[in-house]
Amino acid sequence: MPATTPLVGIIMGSDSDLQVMQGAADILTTFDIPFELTVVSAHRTPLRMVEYASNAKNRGMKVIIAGAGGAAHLPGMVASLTSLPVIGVPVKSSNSIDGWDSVLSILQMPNGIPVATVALNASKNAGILAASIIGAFDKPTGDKIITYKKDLEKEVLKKVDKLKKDGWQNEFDKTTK
Ligand code: RP5
Repeated sequence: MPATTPLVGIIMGSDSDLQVMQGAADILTTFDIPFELTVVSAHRTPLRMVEYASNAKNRGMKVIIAGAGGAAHLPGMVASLTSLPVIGVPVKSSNSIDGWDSVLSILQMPNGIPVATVALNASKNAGILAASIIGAFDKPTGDKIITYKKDLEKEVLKKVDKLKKDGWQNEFDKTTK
């Protein structure tokens, strides 16, 4: 992890969430965005959660990514304690029924305390969204997001070519190429 001041705080309810949350850390590393990663549990370390969320902005952070499974109150509670944008990652964990419990716990916030909720286990998207928020104010990071999305486009167009080479055809490509 970079030694500079973290711009993104990745927190999770347990170290058992790390396997999922690693995706956010990996993509932030790709974008050269300094981050920190630690365990903060809403139910088991409530005072640590209050301290973390209340101080994040003063510590220089711009975005918090919070992941949790089951009765996943961490993202919402953190959002209630900070003016920073909070991105919630629902984790399908050992105490999840089927993942919907954590999705709904994070998604269905009351008016006034939004959490930007990504798909189940989609911590990579949380990292990309955090980078996009930072990139809205920081041109080099914004440019990296543009390049990343162009690369995604190239990958898909390669797949289009491969399908055509493999013998599949469709009317749309006949009119556009
Ligand atoms: C949640 O309970 C955590 O976020 C984790 O997803 C789940 C299980 O935690 P452990 O029992 O593995 O510590 O609060």
